[in-house]
Amino acid sequence: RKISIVGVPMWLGQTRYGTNLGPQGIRCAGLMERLKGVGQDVVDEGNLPIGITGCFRQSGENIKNVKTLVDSSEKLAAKVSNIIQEGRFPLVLGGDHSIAMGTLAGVAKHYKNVGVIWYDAHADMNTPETSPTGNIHGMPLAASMGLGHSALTNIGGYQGKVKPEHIVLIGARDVDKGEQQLIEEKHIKMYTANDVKRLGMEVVIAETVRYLSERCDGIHLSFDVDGIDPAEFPGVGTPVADGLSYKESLQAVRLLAAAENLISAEFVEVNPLLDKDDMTARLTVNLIGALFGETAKSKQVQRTDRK
Ligand code: DIR
Ligand code: MN
Ligand code: MN
Ligand code: MN
Repeated sequence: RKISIVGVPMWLGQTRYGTNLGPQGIRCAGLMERLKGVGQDVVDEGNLPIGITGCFRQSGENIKNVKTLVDSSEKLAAKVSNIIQEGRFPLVLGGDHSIAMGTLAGVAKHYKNVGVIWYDAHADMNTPETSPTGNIHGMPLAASMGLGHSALTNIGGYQGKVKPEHIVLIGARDVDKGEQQLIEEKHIKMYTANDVKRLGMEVVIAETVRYLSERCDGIHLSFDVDGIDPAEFPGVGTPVADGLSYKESLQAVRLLAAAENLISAEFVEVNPLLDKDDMTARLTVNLIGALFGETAKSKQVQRTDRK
């Protein structure tokens, strides 16, 4: 593939400083070398300039930092759209998960029916009406479906980037009441962390790819690393116990590497300030490496060795 990396040092979609350091943490764990090592044509386009105005400004509505988030999402949407236009594969490094609004706004300009794999402990389908926190990182999937605050749903200048029947949630285990209602109402396909334990990851990914391939013209992978158990991925701001294992997750991305209709990917919520010995950043690089062709033989797993 021809890959273009974009870092989005965003943290204002939630309240723990540090996800803004995610892109650099992932780069420093060796991302470029690894992708080049498996023969990818990869360009690092650097980080998007993110404004710092609007820190924790509440408008009276249950939603934080709207202006900063909208501004940066517009920039990201334009960037991602350009990358696709150039015939390249956007690999977006977060930042918190609010950046998915921008990524999807850029991707959906080029694909009429974008399929989305939402790998996450959470459903990220809140609106200001249902959100327990007002944090926008809990809203990007709703916003991308056209639900919630109009400033968010209009990112990219159009509404409805993703249809509910084109979404598959994998790893969910902390779903808020309003989100659960929406999932049931819209019949959104969901494999909870328990479903994955029961069915096995191989079956889950095979079913997911088949389901989306039948309905969509491309698949976007939105990978929130808190989908993985915090015992293995401690560097996240909203850890939820009983998560997917790193091993299962490596299996998932290896299987997705074979899906030829994968058109874009993002890895989000790595927070180096909460990490232990860069474990989360380094294992995230293993996941990205596997998504782009590293196999059990070629992989260079570095769990604890620190140079
Ligand atoms: C919670 C947490 N559902 C919220 N969301 C998170 O604030 O809406 N998403 N952590 O990744
Ligand atoms: Mn998320
Ligand atoms: Mn999450
Ligand atoms: Mn919650």
